[in-house]
Amino acid sequence: NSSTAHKPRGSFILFEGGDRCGKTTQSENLVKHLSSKGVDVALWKFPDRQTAIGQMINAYLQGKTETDDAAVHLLFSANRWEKRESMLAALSAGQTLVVDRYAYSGAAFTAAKGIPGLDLEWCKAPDKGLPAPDATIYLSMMPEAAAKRGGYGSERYEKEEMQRSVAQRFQDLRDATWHTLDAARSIEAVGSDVTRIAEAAIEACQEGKPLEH
Ligand code: T5A
Ligand code: NA
Repeated sequence: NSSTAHKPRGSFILFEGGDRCGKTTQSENLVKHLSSKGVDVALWKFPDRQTAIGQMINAYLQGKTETDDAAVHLLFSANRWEKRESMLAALSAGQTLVVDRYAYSGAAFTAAKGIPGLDLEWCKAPDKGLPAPDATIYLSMMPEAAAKRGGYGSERYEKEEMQRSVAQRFQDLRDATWHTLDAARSIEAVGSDVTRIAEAAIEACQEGKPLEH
């Protein structure tokens, strides 16, 4: 390879799962691990509560505002679209992105509400065309067990019944990028599986795997 060879793109590694399954813990540990190995990596999180749209989502999740279910679904999607260009720029500059929730959460949580008209296909539609993950790490856990991790907080969807419905919707969303891990194990045991999946995804990108949309 000459010095003019194109730098391989970064990998898009996504964590999904129900509330309290350990996404934040695992995504932060993965970023630390990859950084220590010299990988150019950044941690992203959705919803991104910093943007104007994200602040509307935050108020809704905290129960400070009531928003129509379809409208709030579109806000969650818009919050991903508004980050699309910077996401593509980072990936093509060779940066690996570890992402804490994305479009699968968007579809699973709204569809879980069981509102007539807002079925899974309707819920998936607004995210069509967004960059797709290279690997989706689904942290699988019984909602009852997740609730015992310090209990759910006070945000809108942190209730066992809702979480059971979300888990079912996630099963309907599984695709070729999907890796299901038993998240009820120790942080270290889950972490070693996460590292293996992430390193394989990064290697595939270095070998020229194209980014899907
Ligand atoms: N949402 C999101 C939508 O409705 N539509 C969308 O489009 C999107 C993107 C906010 C909400 O928004 C919804 C989904 C959510 O309801 P959020 O801000 O990401 O989403 O909030 P949560 O994901 O719910 O964050 P949590 O903090 O609840 O869960 P995490 O990140 O999964 O869990 P984590 O790592 O913080 O761990 C929870 C606790 O368990 C411990 C940790 O130390 C921590 O105390 N823990 C473990 N304990 C024992 N063993 C292990 N293996 C452990 N791993 C972690
Ligand atoms: Na979290």
